[in-house]
Amino acid sequence: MNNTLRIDIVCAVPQALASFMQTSIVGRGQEKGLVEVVLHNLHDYATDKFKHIDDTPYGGGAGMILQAEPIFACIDKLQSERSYDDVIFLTPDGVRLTQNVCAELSLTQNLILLAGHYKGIDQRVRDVLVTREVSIGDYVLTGGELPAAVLTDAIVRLLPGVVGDAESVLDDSFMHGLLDSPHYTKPAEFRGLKVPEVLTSGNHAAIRSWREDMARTKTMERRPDMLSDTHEE
Ligand code: 6GU
Repeated sequence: MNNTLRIDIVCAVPQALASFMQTSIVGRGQEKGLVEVVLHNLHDYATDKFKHIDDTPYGGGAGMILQAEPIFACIDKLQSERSYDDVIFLTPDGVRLTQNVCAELSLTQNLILLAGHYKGIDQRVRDVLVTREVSIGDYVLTGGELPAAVLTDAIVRLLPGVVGDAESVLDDSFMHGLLDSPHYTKPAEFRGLKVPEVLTSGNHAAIRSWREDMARTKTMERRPDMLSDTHEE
């Protein structure tokens, strides 16, 4: 069985993503054959000879809108070659990304990530092609390229074998519904700052309990919403 997750990223500025995809954890995943990231430039699918991929909005208003034609041409071609589990549009008005969604997406075979640029994209793309709309947080970026890189990283590091220490991935913040506890490494004292004694005690039960306390306290202070029953996950 072919176990390689394929991620096709469709955007206006793929050059912005090329080096990231070759290096980092994503690069390592590609070297190991666990993931294949393919970048697509919407300008290659422009229908006019000037390679325009955007135009002014109907009804007026500021900014340019990515046109439907190049996006349909690119995604139609991809979908004629293989079937995709999801066509994900990265947009600030999407559903906020969570670790659970990343875990879900890490179990798929083929994904298309569509990054908008400029003011937005023609709504017909969203109505017909897109199966999921994702935001990476409550702030606005100029394009979906960085969010597509963020989503790719968050998915790829969950693929078995990409990160050397599987336990480290499972122990991350959010995995247990709590933020991470503090970490220390050698030396035991640095500029008069000592590592908490419990961590050097060798008492594993005490260490576990200390980490739980710290994680709970930090979560209570910073993210009380994660502790409440009404939290969406
Ligand atoms: Cl997915 N796109 C853009 N342009 N800005 C964002 C975002 C996405 N998520 C948060 N801000």
